[in-house]
Amino acid sequence: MSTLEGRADEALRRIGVHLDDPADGTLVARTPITGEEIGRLRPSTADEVDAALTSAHKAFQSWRSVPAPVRGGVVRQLGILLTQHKDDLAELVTLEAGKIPSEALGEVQEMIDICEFAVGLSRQLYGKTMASERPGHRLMETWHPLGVVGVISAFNFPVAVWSWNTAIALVCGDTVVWKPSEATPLTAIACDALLKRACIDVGADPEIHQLIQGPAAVGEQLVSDSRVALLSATGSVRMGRTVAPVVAARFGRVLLELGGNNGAIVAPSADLDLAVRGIVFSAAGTAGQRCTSLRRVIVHESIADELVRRIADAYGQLEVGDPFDDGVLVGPLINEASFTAMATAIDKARADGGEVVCGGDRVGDGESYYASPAIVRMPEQTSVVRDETFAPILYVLTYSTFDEAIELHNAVPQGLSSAIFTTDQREAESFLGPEGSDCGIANVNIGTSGAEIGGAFGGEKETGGGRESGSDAWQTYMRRATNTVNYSDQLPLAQGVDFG
Ligand code: UN1
Repeated sequence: MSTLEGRADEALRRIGVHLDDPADGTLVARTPITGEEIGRLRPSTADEVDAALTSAHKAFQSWRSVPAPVRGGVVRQLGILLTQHKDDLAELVTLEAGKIPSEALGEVQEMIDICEFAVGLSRQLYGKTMASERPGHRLMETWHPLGVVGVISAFNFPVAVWSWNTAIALVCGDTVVWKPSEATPLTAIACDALLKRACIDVGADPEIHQLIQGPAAVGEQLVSDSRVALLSATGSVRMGRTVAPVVAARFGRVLLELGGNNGAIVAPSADLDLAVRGIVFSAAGTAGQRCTSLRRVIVHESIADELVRRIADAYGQLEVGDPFDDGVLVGPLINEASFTAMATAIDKARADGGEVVCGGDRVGDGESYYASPAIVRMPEQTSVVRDETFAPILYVLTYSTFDEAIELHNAVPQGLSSAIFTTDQREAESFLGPEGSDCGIANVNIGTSGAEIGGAFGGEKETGGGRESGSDAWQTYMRRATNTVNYSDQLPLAQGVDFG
């Protein structure tokens, strides 16, 4: 067993998972750190996926009637177990997704945070009461559990996105069937084991959560099954285009978190020290593999040269390499296809007149794919800039008027996250106003990535329109009933209708 495989095995064992070596283990867990195999699983068969859906659907029949604050008890216990195993889970996230330990720990913290949020929420699933127009009548709304929630998650946030959906779904009285990315099967097994343990610890039915693993066909079965009331899918726009019509055809509900092509405007009044730090973390952090990663800087022409020089200087200090090594801030890309996409995008940008200021080179060789983060100055926002390339490429465009900056900013098909660096209050407020950023997340003087769980997370346009995590995102996981109660002995009709 190699060192990294051994590390994965030890982290899993501490969590209570003992992987056997199945003869038909065609689902191979690889670490992007070296490209080597660190585990092997048997993908779920169609019958197993069906059985998981049957179990989740059956568990829902009683879970929906468990009082919400009691449901919160499972999530509270999950939060406790996640805290106890924070290092173990972070180790698996680094091994499977290649994140540096600090970011991997941050991702697990995000899970703990959403558990806390969801436990509080379990006593706050509020419905409104409205003034009825009829005497002796009460008008109100009640929120009820929805059913089975199917969760499809991506490699880049292999545990946090699952927890956002699962913690909220469970307190809302739903049950969950989870299909994680094929690239991160071990972290998925670990999360499932911890949740099952949390259920047993508090005497809840462990069947409220089901894990199914394998290639796209496994996800397709989940998407098309009419027992899945809400399908929450995180991934590419291409995946969303496939999934959404299938769910719509059966009148299911979708929550889509698709691509981002996040931009930051840097105005002449910006605090450049702060802007550079915000930009570097958002653009190069996580090797540019967040949906919230910064991909476009739109900088005022008067400060463009200085800003680019300072970002390039900062990039020069970034150590790229094995995320377990001290001082490394940029880990590997997930696989070869990811590096190829980066190289192809940079070639296209060059052909469009772009100037590569730094980066874009492969670092090291062998079966792993590390790249130095790239800065590319573009004469205009050509098609390659309007596409999301899931790699650390930062395109820099310049503007002369504020309106032009907003126009460039919004002229991409995606609408997830955005930022402005300015100390001019008028600009900041305009950016946040109805004619400003068209994204689901709009920030002032911080980068585009690293959102807290308390706010609703998601975006507009091709990003898919879904909202998960904090605020009132829970409403997507429940169904609303409007109730009119007549406590009088009369039957007045609404709108003054007289019916004899
Ligand atoms: C994602 O990349 O899929 O805002 C989610 C952030 C993180 C979540 C990113 N809290 O960057």
